[in-house]
Amino acid sequence: MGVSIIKGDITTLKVDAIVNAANSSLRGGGGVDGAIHRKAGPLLDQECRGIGRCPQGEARITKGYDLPAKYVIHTVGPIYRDGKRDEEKILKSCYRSVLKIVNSQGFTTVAFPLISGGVYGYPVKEAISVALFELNAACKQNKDLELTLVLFKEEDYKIAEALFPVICR
Ligand code: AR6
Repeated sequence: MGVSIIKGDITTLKVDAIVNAANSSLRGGGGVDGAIHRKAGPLLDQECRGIGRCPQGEARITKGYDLPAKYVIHTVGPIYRDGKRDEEKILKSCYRSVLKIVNSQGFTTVAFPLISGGVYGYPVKEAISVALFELNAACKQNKDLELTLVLFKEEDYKIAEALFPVICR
């Protein structure tokens, strides 16, 4: 129970849901979004088309199709500019919107990528701090949750490893 961090590829995880760092069109892109769409297969894109757009800070759920995960929860992170355009507020809102869906669906095992920590340019250390803080807070509220932050890059994992004991107590 609680929060854990791992280094790896989120598309390999057999959990109730994986989170996708999507764009607001929900039509697939690069990074983790591209990897999730490729592995899930074309039915994911079809379901996403039916949903339409998702504003920044919000989240939408779809099935996982050919992924080992049962569901995908898509959220749209902020594009980082200068830190003065509500980036942190929007990033926190992404985690909270996803966790609202997680709790309403009764999911327990959920894996998160580092939302906005790639193409969207959020400073990695700050993005990891927000992620760990929000995941830890959710686990304190609901003791059944097993939330994993998945870091794809070795250097990002090392930063998360250093922050973990400070934030997740
Ligand atoms: N498993 C886990 N993490 C991954 C994987 C993977 N297979 N692949 C990449 N990452 P990004 P964003 C990490 O760019 O910054 C897309 O085009 C990556 O190292 O995927 O929120 C969307 O369509 C980084 O730490 O998402 C949007 O247009 C983290 O995932 C835009 O990118 C997030 O990087 C969203 O940008």
